[in-house]
Amino acid sequence: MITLLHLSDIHMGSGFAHGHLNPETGLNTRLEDFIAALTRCIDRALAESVDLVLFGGDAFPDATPPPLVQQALASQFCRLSAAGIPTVLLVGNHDQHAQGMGGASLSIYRTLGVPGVVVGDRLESHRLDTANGPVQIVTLPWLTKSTLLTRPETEGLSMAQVNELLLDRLRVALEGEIRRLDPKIPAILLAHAMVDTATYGAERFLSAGRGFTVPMAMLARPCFDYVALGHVHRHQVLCEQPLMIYPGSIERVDFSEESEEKGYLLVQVSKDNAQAEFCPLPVRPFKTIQADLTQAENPQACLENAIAKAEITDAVVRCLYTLRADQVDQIDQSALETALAAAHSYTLQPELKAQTSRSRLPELGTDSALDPLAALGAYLANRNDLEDIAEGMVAAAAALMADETDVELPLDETDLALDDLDSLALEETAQQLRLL
Ligand SMILES: [Mn+2]
Repeated sequence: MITLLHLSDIHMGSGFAHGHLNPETGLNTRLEDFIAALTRCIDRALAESVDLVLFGGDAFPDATPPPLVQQALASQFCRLSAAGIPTVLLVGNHDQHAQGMGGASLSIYRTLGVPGVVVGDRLESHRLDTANGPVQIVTLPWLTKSTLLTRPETEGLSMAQVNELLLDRLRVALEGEIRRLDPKIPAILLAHAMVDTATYGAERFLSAGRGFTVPMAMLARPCFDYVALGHVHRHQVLCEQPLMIYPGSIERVDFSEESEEKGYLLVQVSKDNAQAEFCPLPVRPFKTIQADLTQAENPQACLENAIAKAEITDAVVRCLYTLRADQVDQIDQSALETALAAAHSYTLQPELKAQTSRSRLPELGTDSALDPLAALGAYLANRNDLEDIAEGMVAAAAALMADETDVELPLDETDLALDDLDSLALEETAQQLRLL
């Protein structure tokens, strides 16, 4: 029987925004959290003297991590190498270069010839000799269209047709590996994939068009004694026969993982049998505080009360609150900061409630035909909040109507607004990419 430790989705180096600089070490505290989680995994592997460690992919947030982050990961995996424990490092979507250059961030281990370390950056079978006998590992890294198909093959095909074609290719390639397996030796499939029966977080929507979903039945083959998965951050058992499990990520990558337990798996595998134990890791708590202040008499007290009720000590906290425009002045930012001081880090995210259900002005009804300036006048007469600029707006509108070209637009503000939009869009894109 072989004992192995299966972990996945380390994402070392992500979520720095949720941490701060530790003045004693010079490191971001979230990097320290991720290092601590990985250290616990490796400590356990050494304490249990496991025969093998399987990593399911996504070592870093991208294929080009900074040296400091690379080193943090390498120094942990090197402990396994030094102890003579064989390790398979699978390549996930985050580890790949966008332009199909292979698993750059992990290939360095093969290049350096780190003893006992196998890099799984292609569909391939590996036979490893462990302290408790030989084991076969089939590595299935994250596959993209370009790995399996050429451009002319996909031309003119719909997304669904391309997916079908991809799955056909994968089926054939996997079959080839399966036929090469020695039926007398335990066999494990190590795959970084979106399996169709999994419960996803943001991964499902955000991966559209980038990778493809693999049917569970294609991987749950009886020739495998254990199917070790990576990619989905939420721990889950997908199949009992053969046992097929996502261990999930080892630390919370973002707020979508707020309520998920994090950990790794200790698995015992023999021919035709596997038993797994999920081992939770004591990771950094994330806490969302939500408050609707729009009906509150005293919005500040209401918000402080919501904060006081939440368990925020040492947690990464986000405080989402909704308020009316006229309540903004009643919020005391520094008092909120004091209330949140026990948190590891926090963000305050106010949202202004839009004026709801404005009734249609009778003056602007469909049966009256007002000229645009009169309509503007009627509109402004009903908007007390625009009183200060009403006169200017009417003058500007009149100038526009008269087709004067020298109407002065507040250009600074226009530019600012456009910049804001751009940075918002960029941030959103960056967040999507990070979640993939
Ligand atoms: Mn992934």
